[in-house]
Amino acid sequence: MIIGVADTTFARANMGAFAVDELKKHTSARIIRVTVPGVKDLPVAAKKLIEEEKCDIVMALGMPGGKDQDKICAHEASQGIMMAQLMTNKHIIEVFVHEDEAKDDAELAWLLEQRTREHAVNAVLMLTRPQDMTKLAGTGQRQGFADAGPARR
Ligand code: RDL
Ligand code: RDL
Ligand code: RDL
Repeated sequence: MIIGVADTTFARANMGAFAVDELKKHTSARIIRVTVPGVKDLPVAAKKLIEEEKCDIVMALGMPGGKDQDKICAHEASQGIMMAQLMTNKHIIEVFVHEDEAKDDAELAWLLEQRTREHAVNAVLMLTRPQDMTKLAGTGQRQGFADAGPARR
């Protein structure tokens, strides 16, 4: 099994390093990492990891900035990531942290790391233990900030 990790130089923390570190805690799968300038470069990077490097699943890591043009950019990147998944029939776990989700740089740094690590666990579960993912169905999981939890307690 091979897991791909694609991240960006635009992000304000080393999301790829967090992903690789977390993946290694949960799996002995081979990891292939690639870095591109920004989120719009992630779809083809992920598709190449799947088609050329034979990855079974890919994490696409990026940080949309807070401005309107960044949000449009992120929406386009997201559509590209979706298209790459449909073209390859493989999951690409999109880990986006919007810069304006955090109240300051310290919280942003924390969120970039925490969401990446939690989605790395999701990627491993989806690839190797999908039944454990189903055990979490409907439990209001979130990545980074606190889980929402189930509606009925
Ligand atoms: O292909 C080169 C760039 O167009 C590409 O790297 C873009 O994703 C870069 N980029 C923007 O041009 C932009 O307006 C990014 C953002 N906003 C952004 O918010 N986050 C990014 N890239 O990762
Ligand atoms: O590929 C990993 C995630 O990007 C993907 O699971 C998203 O669907 C998760 N997600 C968001 O990132 C988000 O901003 C969800 C929501 N909002 C949402 O409102 N409902 C979801 N997922 O089911
Ligand atoms: O309910 C609060 C947040 O979950 C909500 O604001 C999400 O939209 C935040 N969010 C993103 O904006 C995003 O791009 C999340 C993800 N990705 C994600 O992958 N997982 C989240 N939230 O829990």
